[in-house]
Amino acid sequence: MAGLTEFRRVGEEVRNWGRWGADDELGTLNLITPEKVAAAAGLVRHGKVFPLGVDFGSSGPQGAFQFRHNPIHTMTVDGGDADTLARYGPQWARNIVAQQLSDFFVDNPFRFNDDMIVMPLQAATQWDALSHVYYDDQLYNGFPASSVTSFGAFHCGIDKVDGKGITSRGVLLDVVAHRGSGTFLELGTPITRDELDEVARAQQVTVSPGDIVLVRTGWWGRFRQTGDGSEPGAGLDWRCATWLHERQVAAVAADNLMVEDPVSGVEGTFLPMHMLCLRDMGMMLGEYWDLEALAADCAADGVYEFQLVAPPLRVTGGVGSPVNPIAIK
Ligand code: UVW
Repeated sequence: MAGLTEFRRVGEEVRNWGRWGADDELGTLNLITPEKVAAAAGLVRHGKVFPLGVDFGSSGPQGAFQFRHNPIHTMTVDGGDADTLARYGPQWARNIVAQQLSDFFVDNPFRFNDDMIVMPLQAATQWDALSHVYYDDQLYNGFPASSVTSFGAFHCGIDKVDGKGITSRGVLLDVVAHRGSGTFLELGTPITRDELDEVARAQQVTVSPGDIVLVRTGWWGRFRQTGDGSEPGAGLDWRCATWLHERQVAAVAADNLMVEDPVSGVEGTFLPMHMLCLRDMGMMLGEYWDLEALAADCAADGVYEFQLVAPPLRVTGGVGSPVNPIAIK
């Protein structure tokens, strides 16, 4: 197992600070050029659409960890309220909301329903913004960690990347299918750099600059069967950050809870790949992406590249965002 000295050495090796200017907050999304976006659109041949977002509801994958919750969805206006208001009339409503709604509903055929959702931005299918993780009191590009305040992230928030879309060529690396021995990568079997090469070779797909790489571990398929969000399975070994850096990848996403392997390969720290990707490289991570239907189609036609469209919400100062990514072939 590596130590923190080796981790810091790798951090320096992959660090992109200053590469796109001292003020840059886009990180490796800079690698997605207009030519790349146009070429990705050219990958659409059949008009097949694969939504990669999971349900945002009470049966989601959160809850195993007490600091996050599944989305709480609640109705704030229900057209059925009109019957009550009509029965009792606006005078009954010493409640200001009911008084206002009676203007819409009483003596009027018009009805509407409204709702709201309360959720961690990390509850389900998500992008991690560059401000999500840091070490040594610095965010990507050297911005101070103190710039993330109770008002939100003043630097490297998810709102800063909105201009990029986010859209590019997507490449699926179906590691669990390649291993061929089960539907889910068991804990203790991390994905290595060499294995990523092997999978790409076997799938006859080349990862190129500006790509968004999607890694399938089978985690989401298993969660759909068991409903157990606490079993982390295996993910990318921390050194895969260097693999992504060498290939000039723009972003990486997976079908599991943290992209990287839950067993840290660096003694003395948790989630080393998060720190290298988000803080040193400026590379966003996507988590809980449902790659099941896409993977089945790729296996059927042997085509593992597609147009990927995955815009985050412009949550002002957000350190992450829900997303419903779409792969189009
Ligand atoms: C943390 O990094 C804490 O969480 P996630 O795996 O959701 O990015």
